[in-house]
Amino acid sequence: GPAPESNSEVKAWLQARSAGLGHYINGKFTTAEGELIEVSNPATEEVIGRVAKGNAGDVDAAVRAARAALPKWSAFSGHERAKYLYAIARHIQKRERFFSVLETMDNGKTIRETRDIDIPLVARHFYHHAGWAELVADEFPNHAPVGVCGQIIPWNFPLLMLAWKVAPALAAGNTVVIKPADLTPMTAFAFAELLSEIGLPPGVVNIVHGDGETGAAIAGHPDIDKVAFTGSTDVGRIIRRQIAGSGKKLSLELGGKSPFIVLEDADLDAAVEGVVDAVWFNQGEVCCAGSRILVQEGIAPRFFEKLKSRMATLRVGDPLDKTMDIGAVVSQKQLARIKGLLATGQVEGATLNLAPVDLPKRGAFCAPGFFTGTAPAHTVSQVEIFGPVATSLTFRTLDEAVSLANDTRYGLAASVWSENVNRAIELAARVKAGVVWINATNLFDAAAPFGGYRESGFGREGGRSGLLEYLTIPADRQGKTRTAP
Ligand code: TXE
Repeated sequence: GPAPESNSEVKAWLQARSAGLGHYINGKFTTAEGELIEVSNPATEEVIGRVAKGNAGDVDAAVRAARAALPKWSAFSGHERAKYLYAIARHIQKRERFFSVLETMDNGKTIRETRDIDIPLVARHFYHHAGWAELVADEFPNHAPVGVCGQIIPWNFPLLMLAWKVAPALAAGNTVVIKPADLTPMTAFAFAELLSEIGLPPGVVNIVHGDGETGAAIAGHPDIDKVAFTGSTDVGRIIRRQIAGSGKKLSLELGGKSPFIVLEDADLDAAVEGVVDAVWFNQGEVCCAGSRILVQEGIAPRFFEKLKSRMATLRVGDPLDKTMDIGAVVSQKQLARIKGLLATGQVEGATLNLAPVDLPKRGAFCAPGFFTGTAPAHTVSQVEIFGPVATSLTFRTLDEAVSLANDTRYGLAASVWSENVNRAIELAARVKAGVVWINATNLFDAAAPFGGYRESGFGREGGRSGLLEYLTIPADRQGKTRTAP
């Protein structure tokens, strides 16, 4: 795991940039001036930096740079583009410890997760899409890149969400203007430094920092051809309205309230470990968290007892300590939002079972937990909590499990736990979700498309379908077929 020297390297890196982080436009860093946004470590509440807030002028400069870089980048051979993507992947791997520590300090998530999950998946994503860059011209001979892509990402997996957006866009020959979340801009800034180190041509990737206003300026810019957004359902709706009729291509990856279905023939210990991954991983700040536990009635009391004992062993605290299971949530504001929903659940009559942990005195820490005694119509059964607390319901028959599972405005993910694989597969097919895991949860791979139904959004990220989101069939080629040589 990351050695303490990585921590001091990151502290020195932050110190050297404490005057403020600027944007990365046309291969150059702007000086951070004008309005700066403070960035803090939610586990210590220390300010770790300041970041520029992009205005319409910054966005316009970035879009112009991306437009200017497009002809050359899209005309590169697939192999030339692949070389850059491989170089990015290799450099991320070389600096894995640095990126893991920086991500942990910025977001509050544990070093175990950034080290074992976030940063390795970032490298994997660039490797995978380097492969696509090599193949795209042969695989999709009638397609062309969409053009200049405006990408807006959230704070829960800062660098991984950047990778999900940037890698396929570049592989397909597009150029990019991307905005990290203002709560977590650090690894994106370090990523820009890496791009400049490997010599990515200027303008291919532009990073503009800022908040929702900056995001709106990107989505609304007339010279953007495609908007890709991951974040809240409310903002997804705003963007959809904002660009309606503009002809821009759009993909949205929004919220979820994913069912975690435990049948009476499930291996209960495995299912309990599943909840640990589904609900308490990343402090529950996961769009596809299995945050609605549905348990078959006969085993429910035994399952909840087991879950309670396992929950009591979870360690919550300093995210840089590699023995910790759960770190800090991203901000005090997010913590307040979570606590508000927990209070609502109790007012509506549900029982909140919280882990008996001592939380650190400072920092945005939240004890893991789950509700029992919830009804389908309760607020906490319907609304995304985006914290380490699940809700639960019981069912008798499989039909009832299906109807509860689909009783949601979302449709991002689901998991089914059963030792009878036929039954599990049959049930999985009846659940309306972009991904259904069987006896597993929260598994991701760059080759597997990810995305939702209904209010979880549309469009896919990853694999072949994800790549197609960044390609288009030009008007003069529509209806014609050119086949690969
Ligand atoms: O999200 P926002 P917030 C959910 C989760 C969480 C809630 C609120 O339930 O509790 O959303 O989080 C940018 N035009 N998810 O308020 O605001 C913003 O700057 C363009 C689930 O932090 O959606 C940031 O870069 N962009 C989700 C990004 O949108 C705008 C992950 C996401 O922030 C904008 C995050 C606008 N008008 C939150 N307003 C998931 N699906 O993983 C804001 N932004």
